[in-house]
Amino acid sequence: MTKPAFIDATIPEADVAPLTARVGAEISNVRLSGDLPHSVVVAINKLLLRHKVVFFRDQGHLDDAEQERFAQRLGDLVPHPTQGSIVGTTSILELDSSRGGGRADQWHTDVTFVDAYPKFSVLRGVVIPSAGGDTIWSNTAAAYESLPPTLKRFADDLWAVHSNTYDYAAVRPRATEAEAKHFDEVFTSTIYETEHPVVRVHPETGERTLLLGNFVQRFVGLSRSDFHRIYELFQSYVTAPENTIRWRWQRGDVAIWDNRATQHYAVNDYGDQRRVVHRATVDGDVPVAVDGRRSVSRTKAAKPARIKAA
Ligand SMILES: O=C(O)CCC(=O)C(=O)O
Ligand SMILES: [Fe+2]
Repeated sequence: MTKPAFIDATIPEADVAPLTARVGAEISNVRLSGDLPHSVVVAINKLLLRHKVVFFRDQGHLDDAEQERFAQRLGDLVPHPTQGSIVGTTSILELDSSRGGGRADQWHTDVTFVDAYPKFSVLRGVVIPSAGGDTIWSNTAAAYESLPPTLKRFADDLWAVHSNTYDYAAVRPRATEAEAKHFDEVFTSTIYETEHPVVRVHPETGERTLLLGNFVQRFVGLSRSDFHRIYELFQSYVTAPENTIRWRWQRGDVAIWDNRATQHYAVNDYGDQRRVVHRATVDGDVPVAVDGRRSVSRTKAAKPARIKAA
């Protein structure tokens, strides 16, 4: 007996165009929705594991609700711990260039200040500037692989403290007052701190990945000045052009990344033009180090209320 066609539906190789050898692929002829056949969702998951970030053009039919229904097929949705989500949605985070926190122009992996940080992010282009506003992703498994053996062994043993209360003014000296206010009052309204291994063993592929990004505050057992130099050394492998892919957005594009094996950076090169993207976020699990130890969450404290000067 022949099975109904939708059960066998999958993504043919011809519809998958790798964008570089190491990271990124564009997938054609898929209309994303909450109703995709299971086999297509499985295929997307597999392509994510292989290419780390996948892109779909022409998904203008999606609204927040349908974006979430689709994202939910990849796992449970999770709101941002401090920024919350758009009213009426479970997890949709709006990044609007005209508002504080809307320009993610630092290399990061999403939400690594908690232990079980998200595994996938699903980002939709809503308002795209006519020039600029690309996003760059790096494959952090390729970054680890490109380390010389001595640095691999050094990284394998190293642990880092991640927190959402980094020194915002130092990292973003040109931030507007609204951006600094958003960081102070919303982004860090609750303080999180987590110790993660610098090398995370990917739970699905077994690959070793470098787990760093802008939430890292220090390395366990090292001084601040050693931290900065060693951080830059490892991060230079993450941001090496060979390990990255840069995407020129169009309205209605969807990018999905494996947040366990990537960092990304939203290029802030479009001046006062408006740029709006909406992210649905899929919950992840606690990282495991090369030696089997798991990440440890150290704090979760509400910020003390600030006493206003009279
Ligand atoms: O604005 C972008 O392209 C990326 C924003 C970002 O960092 C995110 O959605 O996690
Ligand atoms: Fe991000």
